[in-house]
Amino acid sequence: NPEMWFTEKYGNDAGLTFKVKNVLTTQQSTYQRLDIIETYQYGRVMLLDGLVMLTEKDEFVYHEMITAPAVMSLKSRKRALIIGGGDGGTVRELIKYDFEKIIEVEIDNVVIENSKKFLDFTACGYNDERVEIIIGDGVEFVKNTNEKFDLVIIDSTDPFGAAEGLFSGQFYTNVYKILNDDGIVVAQAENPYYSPDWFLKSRKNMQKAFGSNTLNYCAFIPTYPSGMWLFSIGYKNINLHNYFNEKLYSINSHTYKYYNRQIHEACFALPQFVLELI
Ligand code: AG3
Repeated sequence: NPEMWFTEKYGNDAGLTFKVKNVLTTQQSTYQRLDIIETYQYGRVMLLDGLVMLTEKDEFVYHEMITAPAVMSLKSRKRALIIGGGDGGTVRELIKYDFEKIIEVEIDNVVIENSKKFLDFTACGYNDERVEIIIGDGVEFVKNTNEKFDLVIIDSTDPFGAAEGLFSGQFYTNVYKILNDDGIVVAQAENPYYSPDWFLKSRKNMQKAFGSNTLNYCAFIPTYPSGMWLFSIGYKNINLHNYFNEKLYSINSHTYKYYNRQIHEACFALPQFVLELI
């Protein structure tokens, strides 16, 4: 029995390697190549253009952390918007709460369909009646919609190809416009080891729209480049650090495997070399 291994290369001289049990599907969509593989160490893994988007074993870190810190600081939870996030992990997290409506704008239907087929552990939230899926370009949606949101989550791939526009200053300015007065936006913001320029782009462009109401926080995700993952958060007329929804937290605390009260405080602490980048 020959052994099969997959490597995501980080540039030309580093990477992360999994021993592969089998390949569940390989698809070429209009936008990207999708593979879902079964691995020994990390369970099912979804790849887009050969890059790890999630693994069954550690996706909880990313999906809890792209949602819970912002949700605990929201004054109102009526309408949430997800840009990207076709695997469903972010939807699964948001349906835990009492949002009235959760709209997901995903450009690639092939990601949603195959997640429903092979990744039940993330796609399980799509059945919730509050969830509406729009297949389309998030940049265009945010530019053209007349609706307002309390929370916007940008759950994108790396900032090239289909996702490039989701890191631009114009895009975040449009996000600012569709947020309610006490609204919050969170975007995945890459890592400071292999792609400091992508992280800086996320932060700087978020600052163009949200000014000093921009922060970054981090989480530890073993299967993303470097394992240290950053998020950018922008907020409007609230003091993010002055409001923590203790009641909502206590209702949901049993559902988290990474996030907790101390992580909420600690995740905003950034290593010195990251502070010196910004
Ligand atoms: N979105 C962020 C993935 C970035 C990982 N980059 C990489 N492996 N080069 C993940 C989507 C999960 N909902």
